Amino acid sequence: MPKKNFIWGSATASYQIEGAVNEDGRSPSIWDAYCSIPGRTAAGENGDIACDSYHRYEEDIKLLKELGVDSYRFSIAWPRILPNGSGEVNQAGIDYYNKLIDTLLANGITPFVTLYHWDLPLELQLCANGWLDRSIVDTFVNYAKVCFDAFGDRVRHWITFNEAWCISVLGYGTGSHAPGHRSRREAYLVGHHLLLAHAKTVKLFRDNNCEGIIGITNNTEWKEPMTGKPEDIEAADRAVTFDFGWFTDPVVYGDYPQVMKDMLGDLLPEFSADEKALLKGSADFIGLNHYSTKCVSATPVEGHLPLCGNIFDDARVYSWCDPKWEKTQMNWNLLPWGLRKLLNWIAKRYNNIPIYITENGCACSGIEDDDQRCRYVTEYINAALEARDTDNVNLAGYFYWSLLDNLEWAYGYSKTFGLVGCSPDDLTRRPKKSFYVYKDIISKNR
Ligand code: GBH
Repeated sequence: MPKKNFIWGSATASYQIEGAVNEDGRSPSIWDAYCSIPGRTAAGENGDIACDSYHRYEEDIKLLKELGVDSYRFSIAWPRILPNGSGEVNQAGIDYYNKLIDTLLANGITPFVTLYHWDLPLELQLCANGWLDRSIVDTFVNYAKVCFDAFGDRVRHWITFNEAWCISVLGYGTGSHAPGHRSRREAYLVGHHLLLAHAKTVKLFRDNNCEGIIGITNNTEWKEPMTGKPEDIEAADRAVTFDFGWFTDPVVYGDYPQVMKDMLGDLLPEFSADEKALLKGSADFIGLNHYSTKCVSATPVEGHLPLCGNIFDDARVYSWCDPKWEKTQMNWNLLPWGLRKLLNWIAKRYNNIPIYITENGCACSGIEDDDQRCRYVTEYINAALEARDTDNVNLAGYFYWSLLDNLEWAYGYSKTFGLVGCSPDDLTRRPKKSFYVYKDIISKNR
């Protein structure tokens, strides 16, 4: 049954689409630096040109309009706004996002803004130790304030962080993302600073009576218990708690999940009583980025995926994928029922808090004919709407990732998630079959 206030949208992120890395006073981010290290990204690819959205944002908005979305989720590049991380504001950066926001609004599209989607100003990494140093908390709050002051008169939907799990685990735990550190201890410390920065930013937002809503976007796969045995059911719950509860329990209840405290000991920093109070209730909604599902068990089973020997093993669960499951181009399993179960898990654990699916999508090859993606969006959206309409999950919106083929981080341009084809070699924007499939879903569900 169509619901009036439900938001249909599509999402992107600054470094993945903008290009124009040296223009109008933008400074380098940690991702520009990371891409320049041989071997870190596929074929050494980087965001120098990407989709050239810095120059072609009007074409992007035309596509969004044609798609019929209510909202566009994009992120602001901190290095365009404050090239040194703090200090002097770069007016040209503000001007760019003003044009983007105004053109969206003129087309009846609601801006849904992510403050941080991984492009930290490089100077903060080099001179202030990035997310490892506690000073980053206030540095981030200052950046957020500049954004609220500049755009808050028109933007009513804010996300502090995109996937604190990825920033911590992939950036500092395994090193597969910028800045490329490999330390479990660092990852938990970084996560701690991200949570504090989130909470202080939300306090500022509320104290200043900013209009609208603010939340955080967290990511997880669904973990399906391998068997009905209690220990496997517990392992699956633990796995989702380690990925998603790590960053959601604190913003809802004010502290880390007990199971993480028990298992991680002094690897996991502690919040003071004041910090707990600041964190508690600091999200008006939870953003969910979800792509795939795995089976897990408490003990190894034949054919399970190998342990990784790093932070991935901390929840002590063993993963397994059925070879019969359909895989996407990322080698992720296409299992829509996982989304419905996950939405129910979140609703139950967090007392039916409003949820936006801020990312969900499928990488598949095929420039115009992308049959698998057509099935993926249809089936995943069906699963989400079943959770909303049959299970009464408080689901407020859905954003397809991504509008455009773009820089898929360490994978370069080799993995394509877009409803619209695009590459640095051919910036023509060509809608794929899935573009029309999603358009149809949106129009039928209004
Ligand atoms: C999102 O990350 C990002 O927000 C977005 O920028 C990106 O383009 C998009 O998804 C597509 O990847 O494979 O070992 O890391 C999703 C990141 C992917 C993190 C699945 C967890 C599973 C474990 N998630 N991943 S691993």
